[in-house]
Amino acid sequence: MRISTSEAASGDDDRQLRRRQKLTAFIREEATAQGFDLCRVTGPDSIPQVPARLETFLQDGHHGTMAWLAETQARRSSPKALWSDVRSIVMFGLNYGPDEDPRLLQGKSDRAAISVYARNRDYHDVIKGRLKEIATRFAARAGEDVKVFVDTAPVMEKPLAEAAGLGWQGKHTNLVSRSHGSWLFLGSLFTTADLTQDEPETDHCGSCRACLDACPTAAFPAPYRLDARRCISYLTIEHKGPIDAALRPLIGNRIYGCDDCLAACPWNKFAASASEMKLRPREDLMEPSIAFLLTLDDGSFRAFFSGSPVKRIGRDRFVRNVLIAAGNSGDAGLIGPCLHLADDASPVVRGMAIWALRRLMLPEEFERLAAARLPEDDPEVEEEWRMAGVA
Ligand code: B12
Repeated sequence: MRISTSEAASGDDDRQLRRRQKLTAFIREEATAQGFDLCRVTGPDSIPQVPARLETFLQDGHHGTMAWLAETQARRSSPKALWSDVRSIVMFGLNYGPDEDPRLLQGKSDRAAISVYARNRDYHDVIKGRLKEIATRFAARAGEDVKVFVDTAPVMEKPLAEAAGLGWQGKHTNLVSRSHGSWLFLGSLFTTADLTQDEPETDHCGSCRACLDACPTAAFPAPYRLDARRCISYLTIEHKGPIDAALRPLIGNRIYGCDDCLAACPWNKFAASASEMKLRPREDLMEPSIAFLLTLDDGSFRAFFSGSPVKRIGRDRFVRNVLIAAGNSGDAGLIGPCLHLADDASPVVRGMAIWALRRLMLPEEFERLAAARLPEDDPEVEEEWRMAGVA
């Protein structure tokens, strides 16, 4: 019997289709086994709208001092510019929804608020570990090349996740899912393998603007656009040096990241119940006392935040944030630890201690303090005394 060329071709097509379906099913099973809540597939050409939007974001200066976003612009704009051989992109979502609304902490003036994502072990490490497991098994099964990315690589994770159908980019710019609301970590696996692609998700924000109105610092110039320079997450984590004095009172007791726009999202109420492998928060990071955090020196900071993402910003930047919370607390009991920090070796800590003390001390007490401490050598710290009205 002779097989015509078209029959042979359709046999090849069938084989390819079956292989694609099997590999896609395999990766989904692996994702579930590793505790991911969502796993869907898209292609490298699925985000044609991104280059222009990224360009606008950078042109507007909305990235602030995150120069790495601009430096990697070309690779960020297109998955193929990052890896020309990529054929399929698998996007993963991991639910980290809190048991309690994190905004309840804002009423506790002696407590500091660490954002929900940072109360666990560093999610970069956790997700990367799980993705590497999947990648190893998938590469062995498929005989194809694989790369995995979480957060730090120049990958536009949110638009890719939307294209894969995990959810949609909400007005707060983060991915919102029908099943997990706004509480999802994202990760990706790039591969040369051909996989079955899923349908994208569409926008279900409607006329809701809860997240935009919830932002304490008005960081959204328009729906779907964030000016990072005003975002508390950026200010407390990414920004080095003194924080704009006008924004300090608005930061409240948020010392590492901010959850307000996420927590306001009505889709959170549909969040599916947590899987067994969900990250568990550290009890002592749920509502740490400001008084305790003010006592941390370099060694005790590293020990206390071992394995936590908070460790990444270093002790000085962290204590700077805690001093802002102290200044906003209205608690004169914190004057003692703040006074101690007014003599700290780090200028950013000294400067923020001056700001906190100006708000906590009686005016005459503060003037006596200034008389004893001035002159100050560091120009930024001197500027804090000047802004406090005494230099
Ligand atoms: C840089 C960065 C930040 C910066 C800037 C945030 C930002 N919105 O870009 C800062 C430090 C502020 C930040 C904060 C947070 N981050 Co962050 N961050 C990133 C990172 C590394 C890159 C994001 C990026 O590419 N920004 C560049 C700009 C251009 O992107 P964009 O905001 O998405 O801009 C889009 C919109 O402007 C949109 N757009 C413009 N016009 C229009 C019009 C319409 C109609 C539409 C639909 C869209 C649209 O198009 C642009 C391109 O997609 C990603 C990891 C990654 N590799 O993707 C994590 C990531 C986005 N962060 C994450 C998290 C959890 C947070 C915080 C919640 C942490 C916290 N609790 O403090 C906050 C949330 C603040 C917020 N509302 O965004 C998660 C979000 C998960 C999710 N469900 O989406 C990510 C994906 C990390 C991860 N792997 O899980 N982050």
